[in-house]
Amino acid sequence: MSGQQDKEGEILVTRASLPSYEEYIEMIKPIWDSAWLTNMGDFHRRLEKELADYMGTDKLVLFVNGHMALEMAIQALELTGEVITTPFTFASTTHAIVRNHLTPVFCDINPVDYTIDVDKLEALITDKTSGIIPVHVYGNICDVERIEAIAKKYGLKVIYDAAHTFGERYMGKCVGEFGDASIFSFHATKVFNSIEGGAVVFGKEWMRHRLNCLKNYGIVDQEHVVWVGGNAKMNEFQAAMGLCNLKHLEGEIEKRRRVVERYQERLKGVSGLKLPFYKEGLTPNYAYFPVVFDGFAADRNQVYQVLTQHNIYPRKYFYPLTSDFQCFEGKYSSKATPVAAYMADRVLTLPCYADLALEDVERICDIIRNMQERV
Ligand code: T4K
Repeated sequence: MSGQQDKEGEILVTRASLPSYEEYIEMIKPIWDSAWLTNMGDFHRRLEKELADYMGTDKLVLFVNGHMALEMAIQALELTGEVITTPFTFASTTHAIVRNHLTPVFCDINPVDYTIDVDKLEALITDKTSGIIPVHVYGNICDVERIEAIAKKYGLKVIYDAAHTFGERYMGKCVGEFGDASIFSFHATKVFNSIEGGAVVFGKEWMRHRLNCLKNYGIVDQEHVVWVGGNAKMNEFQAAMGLCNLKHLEGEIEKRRRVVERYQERLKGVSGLKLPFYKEGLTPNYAYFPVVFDGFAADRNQVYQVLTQHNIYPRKYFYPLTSDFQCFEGKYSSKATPVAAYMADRVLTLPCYADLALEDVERICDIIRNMQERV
C-alpha cells in the first residue's frame, strides 16, 4: 500500500473533501429503499447529468475511476501500435497504454509547466504512431492548440489525461473540449471526489454508446455482446458521494485558492525555488502545489526529510518517472527525456487541500525558509 493515513498532528499531502455525515446519510437513504446498488442506477444517471451540466458538455460517460476511463477511452478510439506520451505522471497514464497492448513512446516535458514539450513531439511520430496521450499535469493545460495542429497533420487521435483538471476552464472552454477525448479522476485525493470515480468527455457522439458498453463487458443488451469490455461501472454509493461533493465544489476550490496564495506569498523570492505557474486563460482548480528545488540551500530529498521530521508529509509526485518503473526494466531510458528526469529529481508536492489551515501553510513555509537561512 502506498498510502498513509494521518495520525493526530500529522499533515499529509492531501486530505479528502467530504460532505457532512448527515448530508451523505440523507442522500443514500433511497438506495436502501430501492435495493439498486450499481449498474447505472438513478444516482449514476443523476451524477452523470450534473457533471455534464457543470462542465458545459453533453458528452460525458461516468466510470468507476479515472484509470478505467483512460483504458476504455483508448480501447474505444481503437489506438494501435505506438502512442506518444510523457513519463512525468502517475502510473495510470503509462499503464493504460501498456495494458491496451500498445507501446508508449516517451516525449520530454517542457521546464515551464511540465506538460509535453510540443517542440519535441513531431520527431517521435513514426508510421506506427496512432495517438498522443498528453497529461495536463498538476492541472497545467498542455499546448492544446499546437497538439491539435500536429494531430491533424498526421491523422493522430488525442486523448488528454485530464485527471488533475476537474473544475478548471481554459480560454473560456471546459477543459474536456480538447482532443478526441479527455479523462477525469474523481478519486478521494482529487479536488472533487466520488470516493473513487472518473469520466470520459468525448468529442463525437458515437463514442457514448461504445464507452457505455465497454464499461459493462461490451454488453449491448441481454442477447448481444459486441465488444470485449470490462467492468468499470460507478456504483450508487460513489455516485451519491459525488452528488453531495459537487454541491460544495466551488467553496472547496476557493479554500484551496487561499492555501495556494498563502504559499505563494510566503515562498515568493526564496532563491532556488520554482513555484507553480498558471498560464494565461486558465481558471485553475489549485489541485497541487508542486515546488522545484533547483539551486536551493538544500536538495529536494533533504527538504523532504526535514519536513517529515516535523510530521509534515509532502510527496515526490512524480518521481520516479514511469519509464523508470521496475516493471519496464530494460525497455525505456529516462535519458530520452532529460527535462522530465531533471524535474523528477527536484520536485516536491507540498500539502494542499481545502481544509489545510493557513497557519500550517505558514509553518511549512517557515521550515523551508529556515533551511535557507541556516546555510
Ligand atoms: N492520471 C493521472 C495523471 C493521475 O494522477 C491519476 C491518479 C490517474 C490518471 C488515475 O485516476 P484514478 O484511477 O486514481 O481515479 C493518489 C491517487 O490514488 C491517484 O488517484 C492520483 N492520481 C495520484 C496522483 O495520487 P497515491 O498512491 O499517492 O495515494 P495515497 O493512498 O498515497 O494517498 C495520498 C494522500 O491522500 C494520503 O497521504 C492522504 C490522502 N487521502 C488518501 C486516501 C486514499 C485521503 O485523504 N483519503 C483517502 O481516502 O495515489
